[in-house]
Amino acid sequence: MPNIGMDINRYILEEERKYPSATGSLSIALMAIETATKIISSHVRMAGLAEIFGKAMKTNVQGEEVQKLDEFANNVLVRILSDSGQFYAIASEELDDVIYPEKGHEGRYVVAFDPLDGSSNIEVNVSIGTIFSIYRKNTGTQEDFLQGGDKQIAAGYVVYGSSSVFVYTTGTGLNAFTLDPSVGLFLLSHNDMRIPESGKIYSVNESNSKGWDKRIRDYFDALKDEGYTARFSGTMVADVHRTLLKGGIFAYPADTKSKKGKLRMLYEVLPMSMIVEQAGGMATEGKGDILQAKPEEIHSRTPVFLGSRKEIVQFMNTQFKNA
Ligand code: AFP
Repeated sequence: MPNIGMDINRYILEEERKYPSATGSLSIALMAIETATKIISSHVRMAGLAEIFGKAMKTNVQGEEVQKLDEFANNVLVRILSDSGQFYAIASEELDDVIYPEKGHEGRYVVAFDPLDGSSNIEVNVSIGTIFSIYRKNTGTQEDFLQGGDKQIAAGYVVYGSSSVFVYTTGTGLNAFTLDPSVGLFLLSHNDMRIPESGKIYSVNESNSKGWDKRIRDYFDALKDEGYTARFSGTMVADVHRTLLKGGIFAYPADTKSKKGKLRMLYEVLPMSMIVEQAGGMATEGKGDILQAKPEEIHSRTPVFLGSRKEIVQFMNTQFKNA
């Protein structure tokens, strides 16, 4: 069992060594993501200042135009992941089209990310995050991003909260690494994370409840009767991170305004669902395992309900009742 406190790079390399046929490409890919998120993390810590000085002066101390943090995060990820040479194609929630990096011709993987999830929380100092998902390059076309959640080679997120935590899986369990900012290293802090079988928190934007299907409204009303409490930050990364640690349910249902829900399948829902399932939890769009579903196009949306086994099984049972 790896030691708590192990540096993420050593952890990635030790995992690679378990597979004698591994080429090292996935390790380099993961390390590139880790580097990019460390740079984003350090800028997130400066965001309050950049906001104040940026507004006052419009330029930073180097005389450059102050970039919005979400644009900055996107640019850092695109640049570093393109330069890594491991990715044949890159899709970002911030970009309309897929990018095919010049250095990625030999790349064995494609990567999709949400560079800064919860961007409306930046100016109010609430946790934000980055989400990523890696698939094998297959056809060399956009179809590679539409293979379906169960074809993900790796998925992870970084939450920029009271500390920055890098959580990822390659399909053999889930581990979390907390950034020690004094040395700039992500260190193993949660080995083989397991979501509690059940929790007492539900996380959903209840202001949309008038537009939900009645069965969904009834389900959340029943949780209240059972003594559950509510938490919803507006940053999926933070809400799912808490759900992993404390148990319960996170949901973004469809409503009469957003018929397919709000969250993006490729950049948010499928990676977070793989992560939760790797920790022993469950994820569904209402009927079955969401990892069996495929996005129709790179920016497709889907409803999602994920979390502890007990809550998700209970939820699915109530949806089928009298359906
Ligand atoms: P932003 O990144 O545009 O702030 O959206 C965040 C998000 O995609 C997800 O992280 C939240 O769970 C969800 O939207 C919150 O959306 P509402 O506040 O509209 O319910």
